Amino acid sequence: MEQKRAQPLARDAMAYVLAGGRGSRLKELTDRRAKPAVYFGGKTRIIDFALSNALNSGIRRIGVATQYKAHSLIRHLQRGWNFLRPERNESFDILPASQRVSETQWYDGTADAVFQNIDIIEGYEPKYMVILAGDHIYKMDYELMLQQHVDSGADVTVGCLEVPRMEATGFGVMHVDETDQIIDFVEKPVDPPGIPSNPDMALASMGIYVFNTGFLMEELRRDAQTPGSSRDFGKDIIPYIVQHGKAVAHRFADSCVRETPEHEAYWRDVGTMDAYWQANIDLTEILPDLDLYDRSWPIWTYAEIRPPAKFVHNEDGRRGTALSSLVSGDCIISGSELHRSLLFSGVLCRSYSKLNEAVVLPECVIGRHANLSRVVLDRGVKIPAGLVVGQDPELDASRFRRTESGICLITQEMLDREGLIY
Ligand code: ADQ
Ligand code: ADP
Repeated sequence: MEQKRAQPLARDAMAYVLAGGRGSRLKELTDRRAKPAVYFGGKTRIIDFALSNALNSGIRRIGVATQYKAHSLIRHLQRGWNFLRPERNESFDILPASQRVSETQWYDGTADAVFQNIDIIEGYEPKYMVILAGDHIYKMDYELMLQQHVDSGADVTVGCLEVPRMEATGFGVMHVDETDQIIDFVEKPVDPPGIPSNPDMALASMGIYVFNTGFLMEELRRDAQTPGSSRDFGKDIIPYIVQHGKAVAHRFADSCVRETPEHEAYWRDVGTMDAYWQANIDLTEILPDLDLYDRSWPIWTYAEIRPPAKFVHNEDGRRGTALSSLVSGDCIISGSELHRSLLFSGVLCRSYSKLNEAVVLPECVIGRHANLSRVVLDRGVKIPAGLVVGQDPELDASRFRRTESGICLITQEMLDREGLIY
């Protein structure tokens, strides 16, 4: 067995989380908050996964670059993630765009979101930079990726996973040699190249990169001088290093955190309504692929202290029940039936209402006799008594945001517009 290093490499690394993307395919869920701030899994927000991975991997310097609709994200980070202490050589920096290089300029591409903060990063003198996206759900030990990076002597190490070839059009897709050195990298190809030994699958970039800090800074400065560059890791920086240096692929399966080696290497981009709904509802399975109850790899978040969830029957003796469901603190289920549903904090379900495969964000109220199936309810939505969703596709599509597969997103604005008042 390989000998463990005396000091984990993670202690010399800084995690830099890119959290500026809008995530427009989540529709009205990201009208007022950036995708990394979107709620996921009952307690947490999407960005908590990348941040918890960094912390659990032993990284104690973290920067988060924000841009689009950042208020709800910044508020969450300030409340929940501000515990890293400078006096212990730790740091946590929220780095909003348009604050530094110029008063007016936003970040261009993802590389620019690092470039504009070079002086802050260099001030901490991290040996390694772990560049992360703030919008994926997965558990990964970045220490193992750092070890591979150092052992292989790569200029950059790119996290990758195998995806069905036809789904790879939204990714950077790579070819590797027998040592996993990347010999070709195309960003978002229309016709993705398959893996030679398995042509139906493609090797896709997770948008996770490990660099030696000095090398990264040289590359960012070079790219900033390159006319026509879009200042993006996937479009500019990584393809250049593949051509002119040594880029190596790191397989997610080697560092993903799972209960047993037989479990799936779980990674999801919950960037569409369907994928978002599905990944949340999957958590109601008896043994879901994503284990939120694993105390060895906790997903940290900010959460108010709230009273426990409460299940009561109503005055007619109608019982409040939840089967195959996750119910967060401060929810009251009063004479209401829940099935395969996930409730965030502070949700009130009133008598005779029924929820089936519902993802309910915080502080919603479900009125009496409402019957909702395959829905996502935005924060604070008040469902009027007797509303039925999930039985008449045409009616649902005219009132709410309905996907082709029949998932309905309901916001308060939509209810108000339709005169559906609680
Ligand atoms: P994309 O999916 O296009 O491709 P991109 O829009 O570059 O991802 O966003 C990457 C991350 O950076 C996201 O977390 C996003 O929120 C954030 N971000 C985007 N623009 C930003 C900005 N200007 N400032 C701060 N943060 C910003 C990338 C890679 C592909 C790879 C996929 C994997 O380019 O090669 O396959 O990620 O999802
Ligand atoms: P969270 O993402 O924490 O649930 P909210 O949904 O309450 O946050 O709000 C998201 C963002 O939108 C916040 O920046 C909040 O200040 C802002 N916001 C909330 N309600 C409104 C509104 N009716 N009009 C404009 N902005 C709003």
